[in-house]
Amino acid sequence: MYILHALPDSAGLVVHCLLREMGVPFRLHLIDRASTERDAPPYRALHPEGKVPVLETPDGPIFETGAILLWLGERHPGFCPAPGSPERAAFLKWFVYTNNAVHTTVMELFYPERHAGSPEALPDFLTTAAGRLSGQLALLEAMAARRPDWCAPGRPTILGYYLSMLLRWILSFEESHPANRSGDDYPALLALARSLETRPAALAAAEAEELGPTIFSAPSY
Ligand SMILES: N[C@@H](CCC(=O)N[C@@H](CS)C(=O)NCC(=O)O)C(=O)O
Repeated sequence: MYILHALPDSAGLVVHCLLREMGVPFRLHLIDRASTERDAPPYRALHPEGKVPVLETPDGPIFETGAILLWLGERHPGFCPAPGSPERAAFLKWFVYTNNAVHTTVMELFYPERHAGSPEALPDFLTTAAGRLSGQLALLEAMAARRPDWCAPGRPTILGYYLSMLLRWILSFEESHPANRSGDDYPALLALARSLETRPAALAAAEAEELGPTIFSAPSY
């Protein structure tokens, strides 16, 4: 039995969807954002920075979204190319790009005050990060348009769900935000997101986290 520790509507969502897709027994521990639970020693023993997601496994607790997903992907075949397979290299480079570059940029855009250095530096920081996001999305869109098996519409892969969750976050920026984007500008990513959000696993995850319908392609807050 796995235990997934997450905040509602956080990076735990991609792990949550995949656990349901994999059909493995797990318990979802949704943490109240306002609680101090993540600062307390029992949680810090799972994640030294008190962040989410954390997946408790028979091999011990794992933190970092990318590490959790790759570990699950190896443990439960069918959700990404297996190690040693010819497709593994291409999958891996786009997975790590998504995790390392794009996820990081989106987090900087969500919490610019943590990264800009000073309030005066905020506007320039946001403009630069939003520009970087545009370039990264263009690369991801071109990759998704080629529809590789490990990131094709209707296929519940770890990268497909990861990109769909990031699209959710990006589409949630308000119109006045420099990173506000329309899904229509990214037809391949949008098609991927639409194909996954109607799957029973995604619908069940959305219900458990109270996220509403069309969680990836048209998020409502
Ligand atoms: N690189 C980490 C990022 C973890 C992260 O920042 N998680 C956010 C939620 S999406 C969090 O825990 N925020 C609460 C906080 O920073 O206190 C990962 O991918 O797991």
